[in-house]
Amino acid sequence: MWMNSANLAGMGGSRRIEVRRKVEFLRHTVAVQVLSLFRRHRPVMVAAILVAVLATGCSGGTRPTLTDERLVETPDSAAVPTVAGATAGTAEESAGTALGPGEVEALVVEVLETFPHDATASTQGLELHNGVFLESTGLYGRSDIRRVDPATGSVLQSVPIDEQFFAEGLTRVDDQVIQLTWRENTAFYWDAATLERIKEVSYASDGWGLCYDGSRLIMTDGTPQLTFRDPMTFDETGRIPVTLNGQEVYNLNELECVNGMVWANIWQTELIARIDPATGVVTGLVDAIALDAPTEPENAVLNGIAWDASTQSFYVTGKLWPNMYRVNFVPAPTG
Ligand SMILES: [Ca+2]
Repeated sequence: MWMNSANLAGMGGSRRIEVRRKVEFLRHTVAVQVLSLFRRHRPVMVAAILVAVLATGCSGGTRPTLTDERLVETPDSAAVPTVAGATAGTAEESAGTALGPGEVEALVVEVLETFPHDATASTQGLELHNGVFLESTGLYGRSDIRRVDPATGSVLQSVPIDEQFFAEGLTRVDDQVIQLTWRENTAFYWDAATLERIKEVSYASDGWGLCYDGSRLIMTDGTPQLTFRDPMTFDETGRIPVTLNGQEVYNLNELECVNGMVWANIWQTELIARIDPATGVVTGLVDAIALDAPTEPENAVLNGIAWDASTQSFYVTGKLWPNMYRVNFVPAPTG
């Protein structure tokens, strides 16, 4: 999810300035606080710090979120939390000891391999299927769905999306791929092998991230909700709020369903949350700051996570990142 010059091209000058100002506000009041605090204190205080920052972001009673071309002030009645209940996990816990109530496991990335990634691709969705990436790229006039060789980063096939659509997350269900759009309330169904478009369906919310747990679609829309959907009809079948130490977590972006858990990039941060979809509770946080993320352009943020069952490891990249990393998520060092 990103508001950039391409998105703003159709807006008037004053409108453009207003949106830019609000985007700057968002960036400096939430994401930067998360990152700066995270860098200073990680990894031991990871969960406590994030909880504190999330609470700070809504302590004024509202939280700015990008849900359409305007920034909507979303009422947030959540109380300012204490951080006492959030503790970082230890290596021993990760080795097998069950986490206690309110405990969040602190994880970091262990880079196993580095591969090229198309640095012009604004990655919005990523999944591995039969040894090939299925990738969705965003931005108006530049969106596509593509098949990519993981070893070389070469684009094997690309199907452009009509310029009025901003493509978002995707996931595969059997022999089909389902791709969201950001504000266009439309999901496309594609043939996974040929990338021929099969059908499109409508939904009411933004579209951010999407994954498939083997029986249902799980979707994010910029709010703290996980929405469950029927994979064939796309009808909503349920929803649950995502919480960290009792506080709602916004900006859950690209997703990956793995062994009953949902992994979610948190937009504009270098964090990946592990969510239990049965409860909505964040049970782990990955600090991916160790990855060599580009510093320019500003919207080159972490986004794109795919599980490789054959190696039991993850692929991770970002929007406009020149690299793709195969990684393990391992317990953060303590102390
Ligand atoms: Ca994914």
